[in-house]
Amino acid sequence: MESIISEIYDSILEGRANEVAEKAQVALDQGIPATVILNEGMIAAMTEVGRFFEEGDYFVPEMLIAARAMQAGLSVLRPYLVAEDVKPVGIIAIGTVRGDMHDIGKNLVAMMMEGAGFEIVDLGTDVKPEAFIDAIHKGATVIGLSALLTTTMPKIGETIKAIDDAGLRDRVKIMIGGAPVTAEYAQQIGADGYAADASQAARLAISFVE
Ligand code: B1M
Repeated sequence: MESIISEIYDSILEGRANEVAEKAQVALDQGIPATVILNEGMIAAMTEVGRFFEEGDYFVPEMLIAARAMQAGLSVLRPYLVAEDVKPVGIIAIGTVRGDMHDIGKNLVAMMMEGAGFEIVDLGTDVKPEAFIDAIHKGATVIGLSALLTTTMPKIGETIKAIDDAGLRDRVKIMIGGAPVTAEYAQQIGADGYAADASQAARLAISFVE
């Protein structure tokens, strides 16, 4: 691992937001691709944070501080990850489902989709089914549902059912993702697709509009 990447990794583990942002810029200035900084520095560090949490070495505050540090780095990487001058190929409304506050992965997915040329309507976290329905009425043709907790994963199915009950299911493609989500679950609840990570999500979204 390049030394600046391992410094970013360590700064995230220590929750030093300013340092992460500064070092992300240094890494970019060194010519390291934003995707490498993201995958090898930031996402790898967040995976380690999750492991520390599982093992009881980190608690929620440490996790939150690390997440904020990652967000600081992402804001530096963002313009490099998002392609410029691309006309929107479709409108995607994306959100983390009701009861779920995790948004780092969802933000990454949104960023990659934006990079793939979509206009993004980011509904945020803890999103009620009604907000997705409203977004469809306003022109979204793809819906992205994210869940990070096994307890909130069923809300994905409930949201799809609400869209169906509103008579809008045929107007949109629905894609889902998040750590506990699987392709089998997507099939089971009638989603149009599942993506394991942000780049797969962008590819899947593109396949919907091709
Ligand atoms: Co939370 N948390 N958390 N947490 N947290 C997890 C998810 C957990 C696995 C940690 C653990 O125990 N190892 C665990 C869930 C266990 C389970 O349900 N099986 C957990 C828990 C238990 C909790 C709380 C309940 C803790 C508590 O309060 N006791 C609580 C719940 C709050 C709530 O939501 N109601 C909680 C809170 C938090 C923080 C607020 C402290 C913070 C979130 C901050 C934020 O998001 N703004 C946090 C964090 C940071 C994590 C971990 C450490 C990291 C999540 C993350 O950002 N990963 C996480 C452990 C882990 O995942 N290793 C954990 C990096 C991110 C890039 O990956 O989100 O998976 P991910 O997104 C990926 C893919 O999943 C996919 O693409 C993304 C990019 O590649 N993807 C999609 C995601 N959405 C997609 C949508 C798509 C397609 C692909 O289409 C639409």
